[in-house]
Amino acid sequence: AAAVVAAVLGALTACTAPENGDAVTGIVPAPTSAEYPDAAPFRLDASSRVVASGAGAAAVAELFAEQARRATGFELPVVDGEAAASDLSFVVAAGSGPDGAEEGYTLEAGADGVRIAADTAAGLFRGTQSLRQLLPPAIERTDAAGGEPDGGWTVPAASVADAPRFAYRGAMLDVARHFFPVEDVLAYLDAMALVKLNVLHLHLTDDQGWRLQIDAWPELTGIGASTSVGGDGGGFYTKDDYRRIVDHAAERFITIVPEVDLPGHTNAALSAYPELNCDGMAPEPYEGTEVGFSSLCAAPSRAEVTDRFLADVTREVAELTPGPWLHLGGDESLSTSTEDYLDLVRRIAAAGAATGKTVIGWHEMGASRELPPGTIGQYWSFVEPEDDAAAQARSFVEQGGRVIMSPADVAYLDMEYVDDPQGPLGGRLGLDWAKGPTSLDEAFKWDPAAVVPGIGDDELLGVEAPLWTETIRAHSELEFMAFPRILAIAEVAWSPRPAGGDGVRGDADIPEFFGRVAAVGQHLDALDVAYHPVRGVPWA
Ligand code: TNX
Repeated sequence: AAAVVAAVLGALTACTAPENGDAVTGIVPAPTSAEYPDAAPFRLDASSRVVASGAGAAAVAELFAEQARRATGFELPVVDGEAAASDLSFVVAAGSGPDGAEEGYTLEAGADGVRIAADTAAGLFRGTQSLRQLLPPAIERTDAAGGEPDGGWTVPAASVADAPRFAYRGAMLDVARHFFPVEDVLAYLDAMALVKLNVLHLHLTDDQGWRLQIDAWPELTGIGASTSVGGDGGGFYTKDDYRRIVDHAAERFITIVPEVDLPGHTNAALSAYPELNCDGMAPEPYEGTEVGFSSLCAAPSRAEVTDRFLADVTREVAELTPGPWLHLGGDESLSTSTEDYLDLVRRIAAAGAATGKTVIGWHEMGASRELPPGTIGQYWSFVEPEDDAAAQARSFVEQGGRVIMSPADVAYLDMEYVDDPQGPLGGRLGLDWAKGPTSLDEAFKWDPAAVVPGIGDDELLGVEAPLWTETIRAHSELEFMAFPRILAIAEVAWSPRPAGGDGVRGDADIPEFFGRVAAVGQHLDALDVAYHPVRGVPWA
């Protein structure tokens, strides 16, 4: 299989660079193997049906058909039985994906039909996202008024066998610095699904706002949710709002990871409850962008109230979380003494583990040697590790856990673009502290297993692209910062490392990748995603 992969990737990279307007067949993230034989395409027409078989296949088929019906105007019934040449066949059956890989699938397309097969419904869903990219971009339309695209609703003859490199392929949205309503989060989930990301980490609390209803501590979303950065107004999710997000994600086989950032980044909570403060005085709500000034209180006189707060919050958040993970922060607690930090982290992580969830923490939490076994670390230093970051990341592995890679100089979607453009609402967006602006090339040319010595594929849970929102106030601005760089991160997280060279993506891999980015760009156009048309990509 490795030889086939090498041959296919070799052939792909040998392609000449696509130019503006060239039709590119291709999928982001690049599949493990994909061949496009010179043969007749598949044609979706008014007689086409989606034939679904196996556990969970009908729901995946229905989600695909719903969108395809809107765009084509075809009836596209979801049925079971025998597939005809004009049908799509969606199969979930043990042993039908490549090597039984979790989330793997095979896709065959040609004049005699399209067949996607997978071991799991999740794998089948990932396969439908490849199919979506192989169809004309008009498949993203919300109504059929535009008629048939030139050439019809065709899928090129294709033979794809695919499975992800990493199990955890995430994006993070900071809804604390600025609040984003449910609809914005649902739209972000839809766009994530297109590139096979499977985790949305929601940064729900910070100094500037607490964004999730907690019944036992109602002022968290009273006083605590009234502000945001720059006086742009507050907001929070009720439990029903939050369930809508979780459900929409689950339909797309995306897991929501809630983050409550502790013990620093807690001014919103401290402003809502004086008793959480060592001096018993509630600070004012905060609308600036400094970090590292707030902390829960480690003093014995506050032990009862603080532990009750930790138990209530982790319990209520866990109850809303069908997924296995609870992110409890731990970053930048710069006003907490080392002794207090270690004491608080032990209590915070224990409260999280008591809910039955696996705790995730930013890499600083690795300073603690008393983490619950299996705690996951999220690395956010640079591709060249600074200070104690590498040792702190390895500490999670030493305590039985694994690591999520989010190097800030390549994976942070809130860093400025290199050409420093105006965002959709006119302002300059983003920060530059992580080694300056970040280009699409830089987001692509790194390998997660080459960042921290001793943390290779086996020690990695996966990769995540965080989007912090100090400078970002609107949904179009989120999209502008995330797209197209999130495509690079999705490729790093899903696709095999390049077979040639030292296994790290390099300049030679850029033209082929940019060609596929342009192809996905046409789908983003049809979806009205406000991406930044980065120079160098042969946009249509
Ligand atoms: C660092 S990354 C932070 C956040 C900021 C971000 C801005 C991390 C764990 N903490 O509090 O929003 O930089 O890029």
